[in-house]
Amino acid sequence: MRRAIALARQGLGFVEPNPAVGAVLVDARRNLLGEGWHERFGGPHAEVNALADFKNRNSDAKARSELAATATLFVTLEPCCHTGKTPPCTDAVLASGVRRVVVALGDPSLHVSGGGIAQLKRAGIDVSVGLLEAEVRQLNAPFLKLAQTGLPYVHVKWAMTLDGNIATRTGSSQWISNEKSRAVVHELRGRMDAIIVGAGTARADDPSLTARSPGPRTATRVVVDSQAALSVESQLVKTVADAPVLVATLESAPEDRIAILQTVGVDVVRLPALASGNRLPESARPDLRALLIELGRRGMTNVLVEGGSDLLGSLFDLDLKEGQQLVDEAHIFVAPKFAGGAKAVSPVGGIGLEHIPQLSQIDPLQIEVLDGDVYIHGPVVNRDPAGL
Ligand code: AOF
Ligand code: ZN
Repeated sequence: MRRAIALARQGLGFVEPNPAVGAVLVDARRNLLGEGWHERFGGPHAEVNALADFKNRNSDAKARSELAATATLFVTLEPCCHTGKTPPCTDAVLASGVRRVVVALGDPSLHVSGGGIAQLKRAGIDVSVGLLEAEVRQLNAPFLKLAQTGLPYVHVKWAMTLDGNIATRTGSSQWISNEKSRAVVHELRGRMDAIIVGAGTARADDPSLTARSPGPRTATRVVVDSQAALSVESQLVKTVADAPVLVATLESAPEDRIAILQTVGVDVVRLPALASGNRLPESARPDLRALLIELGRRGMTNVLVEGGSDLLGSLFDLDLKEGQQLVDEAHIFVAPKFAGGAKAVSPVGGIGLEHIPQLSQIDPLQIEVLDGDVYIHGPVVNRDPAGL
């Protein structure tokens, strides 16, 4: 199963919104008979690729069926029992003559959810479920979140000084982190479906938010922009042919601004304002949950919120208020420098929390040193919203 997980990992970035899945076929002595993984969205599934590899290695049909009868198929996800872009894997498994299947994790998708395992068992296959399930859950956390909640898996990222500032008091921020840290960010961008920034950041930094080294995916650049004020002269708009730009604005945004953006090829989505009585200082802000629902509806699996401070503050505030987690993973780059200044900008604005027991945290924590910058990352776990 460890081998199957390692194979599955190679599909990350290429398969979404599908899960990353690996499969390994072994004989009774655990010798390898065939292996494969789901390599790209729309392509054959892991089991089908592993069985094809088995066939390639054993051209004689009779020898193959003898081997299959005592073989075990290890697969990281419950084999599907539906016809999607490809035929059901359960049929391929049954046709292969394999009699024993070990599954790490059930597929929660509506079109499977236990049906694949049930079908195999009905056909007399010995099926066991749960081996290394936690590892597979972690590997497929974005797929699972989207399948179970309709929301994309949300990464947050910022670079800050040792004294916790993302810009100096004059707003200067290029660059806090070093070249190596920034290369990691570009890698991250290359496996995202969306990169989200606030209108203030789009105006102040005029970023292009493209991945320097093209990765497996091209992220849509999303600007949360209540007045649809994004300039047509911005780098984002100028590069719209390289990667899509989506402006997430308010239903009340000026029609002429929306029309101008649409004319130059920007996609615009109108969102309700956060309900009044919310914890935010200003009420006229697009509802970020509504934005995430819309991105999930578009099949976006991983999104990266890059700031600024107001947007990240709204997101973390919502996390606590709703009790349901919106922030899933954090990527923080700490440069060994000091900016100082009461007016310097901290990474997460908003209202913030009152009591220490309420604080969300990264767990498990990963730390890497990148040419002197410290890269802190990992899943964000919410604490009890009720606090104390
Ligand atoms: C498997 N093995 O390797 C994967 C599975 O449109 P399709 O045909 O590609 O089907 C996609 C669905 O199949 C996806 O939503 C998930 O439920 C399942 N993925 N299943 O047996 C695989 N990738
Ligand atoms: Zn399948």
